[in-house]
Amino acid sequence: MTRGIIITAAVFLASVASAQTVAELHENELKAIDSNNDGFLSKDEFNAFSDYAFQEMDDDKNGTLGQDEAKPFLDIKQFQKTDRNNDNLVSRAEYDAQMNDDFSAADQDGNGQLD
Ligand SMILES: [Ca+2]
Ligand SMILES: [Ca+2]
Ligand SMILES: [Ca+2]
Repeated sequence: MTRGIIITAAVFLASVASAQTVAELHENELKAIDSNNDGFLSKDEFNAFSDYAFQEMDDDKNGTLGQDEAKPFLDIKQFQKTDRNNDNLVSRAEYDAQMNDDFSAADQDGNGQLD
């Protein structure tokens, strides 16, 4: 994967974390995530993308993200928010929980799609 796509992931995650709508994402970012190209981001598409982003961030493939691994993508506040048990590691469960919350927050009408 190219660096560009990884950076796209970071920008996307940051955007969702601040509860913006997909409409505010750049067109290229949405295209990278909207795998069926219907202009909406379903939970499945979001999950597939967040899974991909986790793998890309987890440099040593140990299933958790240290601050050094997450640093290019999450700022310290986002990292601390995601690290729910404050052990300075973001586990896959913590990451998934945060992504889930972010999706729900962004899905303001609760239809399971971001549009
Ligand atoms: Ca879609
Ligand atoms: Ca790791
Ligand atoms: Ca943790």
